[in-house]
Amino acid sequence: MSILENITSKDAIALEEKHGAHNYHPLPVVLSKGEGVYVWDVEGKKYYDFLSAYSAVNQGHCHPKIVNAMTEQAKTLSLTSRAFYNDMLGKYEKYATETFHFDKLLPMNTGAEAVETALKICRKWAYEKKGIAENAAEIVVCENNFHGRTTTIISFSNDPVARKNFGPYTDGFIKIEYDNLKALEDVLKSNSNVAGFLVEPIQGEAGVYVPSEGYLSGAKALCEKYNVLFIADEVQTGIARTGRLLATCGNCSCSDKHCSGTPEIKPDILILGKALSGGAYPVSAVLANDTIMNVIRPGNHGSTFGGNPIAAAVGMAALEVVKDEKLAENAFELGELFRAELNKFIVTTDLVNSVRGKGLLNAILINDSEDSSTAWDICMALKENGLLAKPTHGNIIRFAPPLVMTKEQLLDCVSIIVKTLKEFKN
Ligand code: IF1
Repeated sequence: MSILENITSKDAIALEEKHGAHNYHPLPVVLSKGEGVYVWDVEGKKYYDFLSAYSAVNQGHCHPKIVNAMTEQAKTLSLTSRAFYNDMLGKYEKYATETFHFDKLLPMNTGAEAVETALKICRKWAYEKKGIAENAAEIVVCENNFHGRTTTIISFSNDPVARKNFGPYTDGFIKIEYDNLKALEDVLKSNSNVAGFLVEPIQGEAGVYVPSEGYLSGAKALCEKYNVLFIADEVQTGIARTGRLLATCGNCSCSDKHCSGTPEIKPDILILGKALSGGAYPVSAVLANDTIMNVIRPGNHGSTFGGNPIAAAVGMAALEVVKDEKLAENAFELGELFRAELNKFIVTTDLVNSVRGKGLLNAILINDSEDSSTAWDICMALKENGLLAKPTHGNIIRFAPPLVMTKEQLLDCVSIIVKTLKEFKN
């Protein structure tokens, strides 16, 4: 079979089943084209994409500006390694650090790599700046976190499926309850070896848990009080997804006319990924000010592709699209509309308990047990009706469309979701 030959969904699935590791259980749909808020399967059926590749495609599938930046750079200079300079990285670092208001950026590729990088910077800062005894640093994390799949990251996961039989595990992490400031203060005041607090501003994988008002600012204040680094993992919540440029940003939609984009709860270390490239290319980043980032010296850290010219070109284009098309404002307004419209339906049904989220990162809680197949079955019915979404944990369905969606398209999606739920028979 030529790789360019057309293939049926059935054959495509069979090929993956036979030749691919079974590390996912995808919805049985085989996509072959994406444009804006739409994707098409190999048989030509059109869908609204309500997952956005887990919030990586915030700018919409195959955004012309991002694709053009990628292809032009790919035709010019794709990779130099960091053994030499290239003419794109410095421009991107300047653009991104000015966008997010930090002194420096360390470029990586995947979100997990950026999280690992942040953990290393935090530990090195602890030994060289805070004066914690070497190898004694502890980093506080939250129950039900999701920060990636490396051995160190799953060492502090409490998801048995992600963690079991991958030991021995990395030491140096303390787990506390999410959205519990007392639990955080209890640890910080009793343990002088704490170097950092790693937190998702909204817990995505856990089921789009939005913490209480004041949790993030309270956590940041506690970190300041106890000289602990506040590390925000905005891989999923960042890049306008939650209706602001960053979920740790101020309470407006952060366009130039509203505010400078200075985060209301400024992290000491900011982790970005996914939509930092608009889903076109693996681009992630760690941002921090000099007092923290300058603990990293030549030879301490790096990667073959980190900071490559294509990533730099794509990263700049992806951020420009967010600003030019006011995606944070759009996500803010459409998110309010989405939750309001769904709540009108939820009061009329026993099938759905609630809808929650911020901006266009939302989820519905299905009124069934975590181990039921109801959420999956609903997603299968949504697929038949032309909308793609997938459950997170058990009985929660995440809804995260591209932020370029129009109001008309969103209302069309609401009607598909409501129609599907109304017709759904357990
Ligand atoms: C999978 C979840 C979402 C992330 C946060 C770091 C990373 C992620 C907050 C790592 C990645 C992805 C990974 C993907 C599914 C998806 C996911 F369901 F796993 F948890 F989005 F919610 N921090 N999330 O959400 O970034 O290394 O993947 O680039 O592994 O199944 P990555």
